[in-house]
Amino acid sequence: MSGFEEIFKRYEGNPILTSENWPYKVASVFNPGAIKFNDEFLLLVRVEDGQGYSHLTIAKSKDGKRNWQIDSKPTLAAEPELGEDKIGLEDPRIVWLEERQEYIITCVSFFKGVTGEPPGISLIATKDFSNFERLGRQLIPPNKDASLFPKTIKGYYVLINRPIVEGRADIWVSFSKDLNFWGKNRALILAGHKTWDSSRIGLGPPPIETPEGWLIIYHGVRNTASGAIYRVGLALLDLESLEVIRRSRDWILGPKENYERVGDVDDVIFPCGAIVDKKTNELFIYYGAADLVVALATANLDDVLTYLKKCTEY
Ligand code: BMA
Repeated sequence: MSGFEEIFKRYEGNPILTSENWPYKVASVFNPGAIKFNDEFLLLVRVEDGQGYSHLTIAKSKDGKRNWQIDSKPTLAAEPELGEDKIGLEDPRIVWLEERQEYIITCVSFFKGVTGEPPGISLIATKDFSNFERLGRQLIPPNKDASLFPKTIKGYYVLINRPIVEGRADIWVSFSKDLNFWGKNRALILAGHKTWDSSRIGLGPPPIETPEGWLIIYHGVRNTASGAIYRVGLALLDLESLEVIRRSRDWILGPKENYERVGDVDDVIFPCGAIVDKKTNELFIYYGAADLVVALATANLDDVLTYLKKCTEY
């Protein structure tokens, strides 16, 4: 199961984080959000405990690859008084929102008191990753795989999300003036037809602004006779209209290494965080591998855009 285009290179020290690195007892660590903070690479890692519930914990490193300093206790957990079920918080995405001068974390929380505790979206604001303001639930469940764009577009905050509509799991977008009331919801990127991404798709890391458009890294799922396979694809959106300009026909990263193929959930590559090193133009993608460990893949951002510009059919 190798990729067709070798634009992304797996870090040779993968996996970069496992449950064995954790300062307290945990079952698995995966699907981290990522951002540059105080000149360091900061990961907000989804951590699953022995009960099977998830919380989020910060890990920091100077080079984004080695010597991770991991917080000695959970950073963020579900808050039942906000209506979040104790099942946990999952799959964070982080943006620096210029207009508000703060970071906004989007994560999955579960609706307490609704039959089946469906997944939904919670927003959390912070300026320093020590003090957090809970902005509460957004949109109607079931919904997940959400992130804000890092800036307003035509005066609106823009939230990518993934509702389930008529059984379909496509990537949608919603608009707001206040990060609370959302409207003008519309489908943005549709799951493929009979393709590697035909069963479900969802946003990976937050959109990345480039001169060519918003770079979208997304996960696509195909259900097979031996289970689902989670792979990664790319798209480019117009900076203003958000129309899809380009989309990779083929997946660009799929489970290949042992730590991606075998874990708590086999054959899963699930990225939630990406960082562009402004000096080297290197794109770091942090992903959960097989719902068990955290791994890193890198590419030159120009190579990624050159590849996408060649993608004319999908
Ligand atoms: C998705 C999410 C992810 C998970 C993936 C594979 O639906 O729940 O958190 O990594 O499934 O199990």
